[in-house]
Amino acid sequence: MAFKFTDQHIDDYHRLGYTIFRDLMTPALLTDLRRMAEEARRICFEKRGPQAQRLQPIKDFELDLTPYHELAALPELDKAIKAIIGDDAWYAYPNGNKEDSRAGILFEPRERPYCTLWHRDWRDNMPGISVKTWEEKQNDIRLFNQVNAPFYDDNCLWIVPGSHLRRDLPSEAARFPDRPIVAPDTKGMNTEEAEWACLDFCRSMPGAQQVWLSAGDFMLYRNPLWHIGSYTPHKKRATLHDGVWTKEFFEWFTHAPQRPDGKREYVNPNKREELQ
Ligand SMILES: O=C(O)CCC(=O)C(=O)O
Ligand SMILES: [Fe+2]
Repeated sequence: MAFKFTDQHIDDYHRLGYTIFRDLMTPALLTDLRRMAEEARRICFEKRGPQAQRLQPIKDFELDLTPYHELAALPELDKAIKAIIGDDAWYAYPNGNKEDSRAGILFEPRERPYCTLWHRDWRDNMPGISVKTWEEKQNDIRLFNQVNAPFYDDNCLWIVPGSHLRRDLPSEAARFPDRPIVAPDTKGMNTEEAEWACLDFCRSMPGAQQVWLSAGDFMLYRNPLWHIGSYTPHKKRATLHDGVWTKEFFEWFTHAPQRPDGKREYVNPNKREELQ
């Protein structure tokens, strides 16, 4: 069924931190996007090796991006984005120029399963960032809006719904008392053992939920949500990973505030006395 925007999308987004535009891509567009992604996959593995997570930005490679630009130009998508985030928000091109797209495509690994670490973007995966400033901006709807749009069914992403609105719960802080957070070590494990360890790690976060997307869906999410990606070779993946932009987010993206003492280490957000 073709995508239909409702006020449920707005409510979900603000309350849960994500919403899914089901069936946004028509079969014809999906055919072209898959063809584009297969070429990107070939380049990704050739240039980045068998365990590469992504090719990003795709605009830097020899690819025909016409289907991507067609997706970005869908009027119903632009309307939905503006209805949820505001009239001053738009999908895809950081300052309005097609040539500046930051879009990437996420792929499955070829050799071994692995997962990333539970994180909130910018806070837990950007050494040297001012977490204090990040916390002040965490709830600013004009910042930190992100997209996963799968060309094949995709359940690699896990989230903690609603966590975008608040600081860490005591149970979350207890689960990850130290910084940096580390991903599970699967060295020496076979495929199934490594998949098991990653699944265990994903489920170990209180409130964790796996996100189930179908090919052609378009997920919009707040990246201050707790989230993680877990991957394995048998789950074919080609998922467009992109951003929603505003003037303010472009400013953040290009001049992300650094910790005042200039150090590059992660501060621990749950040791309040260390926060900067
Ligand atoms: O694989 C995914 O969908 C998650 C990627 C992610 O968390 C990130 O790029 O920060
Ligand atoms: Fe992330």
